[in-house]
Amino acid sequence: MTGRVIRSRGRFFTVLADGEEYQCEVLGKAKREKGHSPVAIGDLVDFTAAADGFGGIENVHPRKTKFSRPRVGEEVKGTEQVIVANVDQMVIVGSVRQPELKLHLVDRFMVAALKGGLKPIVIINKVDLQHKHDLERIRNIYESVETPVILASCVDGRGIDELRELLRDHESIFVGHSGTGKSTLLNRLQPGLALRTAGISEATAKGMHTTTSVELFALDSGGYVVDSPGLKVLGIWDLELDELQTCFPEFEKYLGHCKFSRCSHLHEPECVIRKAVSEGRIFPERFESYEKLYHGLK
Ligand SMILES: Nc1nc2c(ncn2[C@@H]2O[C@H](COP(=O)(O)OP(=O)(O)OP(=O)(O)O)[C@@H](O)[C@H]2O)c(=O)[nH]1
Ligand SMILES: [Zn+2]
Repeated sequence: MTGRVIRSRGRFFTVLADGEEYQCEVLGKAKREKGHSPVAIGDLVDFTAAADGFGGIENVHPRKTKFSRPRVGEEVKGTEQVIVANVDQMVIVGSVRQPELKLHLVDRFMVAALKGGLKPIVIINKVDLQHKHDLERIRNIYESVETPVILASCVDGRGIDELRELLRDHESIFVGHSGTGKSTLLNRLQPGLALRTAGISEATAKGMHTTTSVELFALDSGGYVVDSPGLKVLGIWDLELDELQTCFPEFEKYLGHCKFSRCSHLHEPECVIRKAVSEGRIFPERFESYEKLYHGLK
């Protein structure tokens, strides 16, 4: 049979097929390697089902999209953790305050989204609070790169209907710094939704891993969502330095026109990207994020 992995607990993956759930272990060539699981939430898998609702995963289909990061923790360093596979949208949640909005964090998630083949959506939450941000400018920045921006509040309900519409008939992972309101937004969309979610496996101070996991939930209004609480570190998996520029859509039309073919756009003379920034054709906030990410990758 073929089904979709919707959650995992310990060594079992729950596979949904024809409306039934099967508790599956990973078999044979699809087997776990040390500190590394080849099966992720969202994967489409071939499995054999036993009569008692158990089963074995034999094969994982190639992923259409993936949101990955390098694993956290000493002994698993250098391996890929696929947080979720085959979802098509990444809802990046920031808040105007508590915690303070940092556009470079939004941009970091956006790079991870584009790298993995997901369409980003930006939510600026907690707009009911007093703050100092120019929300119209933020909207312009992201809409200039075809990314919808929703100004939301879980207190007065602003933006919730708009969000529900963008989620309908899509599969979306919610990401963002701890405390920006991901779980509250999900509960506001559909009461009870986030109560059942649990955190992504994180290394603790002692190097131990918590064993909780993410889960794919169906929305009554259509679509699927995944929360990602406790995602404290976001390294971007397998991103090469000269690939970073391709994850900034507004750079695209300029690439290849700098004086130096391998221009980093940071200090070289006759750089068309920096020229576009100085002439107001690329938002300086976005260029700053590029610089920060570039230095982080070096
Ligand atoms: N004022 C205000 N507070 C909010 C809003 N949305 C969420 N909060 C509060 O912000 C705090 C954090 O919300 P959570 O939903 O737990 O945040 P989270 O992003 O899921 O956090 P993690 O699970 O740690 O990743 C809670 O105290 C919420 O009540 C909002 O729109 N306005
Ligand atoms: Zn350049």
